[in-house]
Amino acid sequence: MPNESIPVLVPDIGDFKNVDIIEVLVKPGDPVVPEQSLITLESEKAAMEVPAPRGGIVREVAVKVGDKVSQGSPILTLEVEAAAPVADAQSAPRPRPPDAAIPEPPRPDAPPPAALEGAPGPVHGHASPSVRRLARELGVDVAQVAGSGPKGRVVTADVQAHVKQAMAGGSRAAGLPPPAQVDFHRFGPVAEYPLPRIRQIAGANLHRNWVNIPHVTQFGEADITELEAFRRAEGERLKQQGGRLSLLAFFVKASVAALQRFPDFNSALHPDGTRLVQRRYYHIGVAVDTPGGLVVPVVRDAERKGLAELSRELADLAGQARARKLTPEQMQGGCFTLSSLGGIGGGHFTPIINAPEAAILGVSRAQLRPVYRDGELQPRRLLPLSLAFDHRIIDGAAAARFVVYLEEVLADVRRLLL
Ligand code: CAO
Repeated sequence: MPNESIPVLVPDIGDFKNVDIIEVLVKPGDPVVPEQSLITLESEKAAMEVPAPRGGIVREVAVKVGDKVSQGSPILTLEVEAAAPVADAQSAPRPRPPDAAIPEPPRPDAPPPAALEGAPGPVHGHASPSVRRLARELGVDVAQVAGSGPKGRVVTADVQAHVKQAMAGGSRAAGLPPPAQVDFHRFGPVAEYPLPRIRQIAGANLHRNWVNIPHVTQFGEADITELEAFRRAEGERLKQQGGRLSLLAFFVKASVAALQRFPDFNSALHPDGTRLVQRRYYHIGVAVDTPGGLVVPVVRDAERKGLAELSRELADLAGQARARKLTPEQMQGGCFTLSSLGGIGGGHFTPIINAPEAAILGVSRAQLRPVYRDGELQPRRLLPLSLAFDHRIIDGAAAARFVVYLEEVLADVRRLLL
């Protein structure tokens, strides 16, 4: 069938003249279906869309965002089939175009051509109809979206960014009021920096875990006086051979022993909520502080490794993490995570569980303190422990037992041999 080109003009828009074009929704080469929105106009009072009178291919677009138009102004040229009847907006066939990425589907609630949305009242949410429709389809309340367009208008990119932020976990929890949007410039000078990618990803995971898991944190304190004496002595010996013995390696070993004794801590809640998946392997994640943000490499099969080997591997993993050399595989498969802030200081803290793990052990800086022992005050090195656990999997009593066991093992590392 032969094709012909027809001009598409601004239809009757009532008394409005010199109206701003705020969106051009098609470009040359785009296939369009009847009633598909071509441009959006915005007057002082309302926004409206101009739909395609017929289906076809857009050839030339005569307007751009910011142009002012009135009734009769040319918008674009449409190539249509010559014999095709003039489309009835409600009943014309609406073939799905071959390029699925382009046109939006015709909407059953489409206003008649040139109908003013919201007129004569104020513009709702200050967004064009197409943007409001997109927001509706995505379940976004357009009133909650910060607009970056002229006069604070919400544009498509704002809705997309809002959804992206929600997907990344940055949105508010259901039912809670939105976080306050503060214009910091009002109070003084500010600077803005992009958030490193690792921090963005870690932040989304932390938020998801914090919201989804009922956390409880059990605190404890291990007397590591003997452990430190042993580590210093053995560490010196290993140093002669180019090795080392880190405190962290002891924490990994003690954690494995506790997981073996209390297997629920090595479990994951099945997504259907009716079963526990108990791991029979012992891969321990270790939180590493890097300039780009927190990462958690995993030591595999920690139960099979000795303290010297673990010390070496932990140092390697931390080095790779800081050099951004870790592969995704090296950060997967963990059973339990250790978060050590001992090199920095500070007291007990409440770490966030790294799902789908059941618990995480926070270790803080050991301090020499006077302890009443054997009838007298003695200087002892006390290590703060903070065990955060998923209360759906673990009861408080079990967590207390786990921490007490850790305290016993760390107080006398010979127990690791039992
Ligand atoms: N008590 C007292 N001293 C401690 C200690 C503790 N609990 N832990 C470490 N130290 C000492 C170490 O023994 C070391 O001294 P020596 O060289 O004399 O042995 C010194 O502090 C430096 O420790 P470090 O922290 O640099 O090294 P590490 O092996 O103990 O830890 C790592 C490695 C990767 C865990 C650490 O560098 C790190 O990144 N920690 C931060 C983790 C984090 O950000 N957690 C928070 C996440 S939110 O839950």
